[in-house]
This record gives sequence, structure tokens and C-alpha cells, in this order.
Amino acid sequence: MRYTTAGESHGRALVAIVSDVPAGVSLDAASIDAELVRRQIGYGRGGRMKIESDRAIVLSGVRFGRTIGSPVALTIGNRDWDNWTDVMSVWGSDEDVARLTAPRPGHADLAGCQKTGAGDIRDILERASARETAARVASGAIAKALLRHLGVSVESFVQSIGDVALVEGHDISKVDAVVVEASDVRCPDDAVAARMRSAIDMAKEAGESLGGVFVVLAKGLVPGLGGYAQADQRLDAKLGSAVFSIPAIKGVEFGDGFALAARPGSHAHDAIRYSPDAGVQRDTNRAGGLEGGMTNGEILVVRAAMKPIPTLMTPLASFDLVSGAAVDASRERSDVCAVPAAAVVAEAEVALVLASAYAAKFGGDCVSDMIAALDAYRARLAP
Ligand code: EPS
Repeated sequence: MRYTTAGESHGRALVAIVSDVPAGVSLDAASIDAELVRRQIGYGRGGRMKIESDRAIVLSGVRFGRTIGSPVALTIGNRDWDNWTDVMSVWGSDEDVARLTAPRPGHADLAGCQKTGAGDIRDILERASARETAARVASGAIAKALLRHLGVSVESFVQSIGDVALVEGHDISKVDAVVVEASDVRCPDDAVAARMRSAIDMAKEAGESLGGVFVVLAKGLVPGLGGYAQADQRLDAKLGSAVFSIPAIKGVEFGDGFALAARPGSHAHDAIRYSPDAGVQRDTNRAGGLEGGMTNGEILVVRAAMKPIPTLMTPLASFDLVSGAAVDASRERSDVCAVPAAAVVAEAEVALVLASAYAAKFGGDCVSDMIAALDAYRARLAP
């Protein structure tokens, strides 16, 4: 399953085309829109989210609530477009539209202008804006719908915002998805969530922005998804690439990730037990559900670090692209913290990779064929 998107942040709409969707996936508008709402909410989001109420309009690939095996095309309108018809006019405007020429450190502004020759940073930032991730989340909702048929769920929670974090060694298997969904910072611990909100308030007051760390979990996976035989089959590589494709993501690890490097081997791996009744079992999941480029049947644990959003109300030093003079970086309306939203976007990216991995192993034309192949595989693996 692959997707491509189009659309500028303040243009008329975002567009996504999702290809290689098997026929027979049950889909409803409400479940796609529910994912879009999850991406929009979150403490620390800016004024834009009060304007938008994202809804996907499906244009193709679905008939009577089921996918038919053709590409799914969808659009998400930008309500804010009404306020930007001159600035973002497709064919030109009579209005004198001011150019943006002070690149923000940390954003795509400078390298994007250098790369394309643009004389107005808006040509770059409109597409580099994380607004585009709404189209990814709608695409991921289709992958999640397929995974539901296959008994797989994808969830997330926020581990830290700024320097406020859950205690080290927080038991991932005990994270309550209901509590996370009820939290506006996607944090499973109410006391830590309150401190996260205070940190966001303080950052806003200071004209600052905050990053953080989130975790995506996928449950119900069979072992053997991905592959060890060629570099491009390794699921770690595909998942890493997908999560790194989200704006502002600067680090990705699986399971205990970087911490494994400092441990002796006996404390880095997950001992295997077998009993005829229970089959293969592990007491630990340091590998985060991945061994040898494949799922191993444990919960997939993907952790990602998001840098603080580069738009600062107390801007860093920059220079004017036209005059060369030292100026403050431009201020744009933005979020103070979008870590909870990024976690939802990462769920979508992980779901799309997992849906493709299932299609690669069990066939990608027809959901009932996939389920039959999956059942046969499970029967072969049974103790
Ligand atoms: C976003 C929409 C944007 C920003 C944010 C994410 O809307 P606007 O630019 O109109 O305020 O709120 O984009 C960024 C943080 C960024 O760096 O580009 C969204 O829909 O998620």
C-alpha cells in the first residue's frame, strides 16, 4: 500500500491517492474522520486548529463501504483557504502580496529556496508545513482498516514533552489506550500530563516551542513480516524511513534501541521459552518486536524524537534573502507543541508499512484471500 499527497497548507485542499489497497476492506467515513480529529487535537496546538475541522471526502476506490481494489483518492478541504485566496491564488491576484524573505532556522525555508531558486519563502513553507500530514493520516486510516481485518491494532502515547517525561522504565505493556485517548497530551500518567501542560504554557509565554518523544505500538502482529534476505525487505528500515519522513522527526529507535548499545549481550536480547501448550514466549521485549529485519510476534515498539517546531515568536537570528542584511527569522502562526499530533501521524505511517508487509506475505488483492492465507500460516505456526 503506498500513498502520494498534494496540496499546500493554505491552498484549497489536500489530496491523497492510496494505491495497492486490497478489495474488500470495510471502510466508513466516520473512522477516517475520527483519525483526522485525533491528529488535530492536543494541548499546545495553535490557532489554525480552531479554524479547521478536517473531514475526508473519498472520491474513488470505495463502493458501498468497501474498497474495490482500485486506488483510493481523497481530499481534505482547507477551511482557512477562504482567508488566503489572494496570497495563494493559483492564477494571480490584483492584491500586492508581500514576499517572505527571512528564513526560519530549522525549517525548510532556506535550503528550499536555495534548491528551487524561489524568491519567496512561501513557495517552500506552504508545502513543507506539517499541514500535509492530515493527508497521511487519512491514508493511514485505510491501512488501519485493513489491519483491523487482520487482527492488528496500532496505538501511540507521548513519553515526554520538553524535559517532562514518564519515569524511566515505564511499563509499555501496561499503557492504557483509553487513558491516552482521553489525555490532550496523549500521556498515560495524569500527574505527568499536568506537568507537560505547564511546560507548554511556560514555553508559549516565553515565545518558545517544545519537542518531545512518543511511542507507537502495534499489537497482534504475526512473526515473519518483513525479511532478512535483502536490504530493502528489512522491516526496521521501512519503518524507520516512514517515521523519519514525518516533519521534525530527528530520531527513531525500536524497543530499547540506543540503550542496547551499552549493555552486554545477555541483557540486550529476549530469551525464548517454548512449551507445547503456549508455544513461543518471551519475558522481555527489548527488541521491540523486531529481529533480523522481521517481526517476531511481540508488540512492535517504535519510539521517535521530535524536535521543537522551528517557528518561534521570539525568533532566532537569520538574514534577508534579498538584501543580505541580518534580520530576525520570520514569525508565522504556529503550534507551541505538536508532539501528540506527530504520534498520531506516526501511527498512520506505521500502519501503512505494516499493511504493505502483510500484503507482501499474504497477497494484496483481496482481503478474504489474505485472511485465509493468514489463518493457514497461523495454523502452521501453532504449537
Ligand atoms: C498544521 C498547520 C499549520 C501549522 C502547523 C501544522 O497551520 P498554519 O501554518 O496555518 O498555522 O499550525 O505547521 C507547522 C507546525 C509547521 O512547522 O509547518 C497542521 O495542520 O498540522
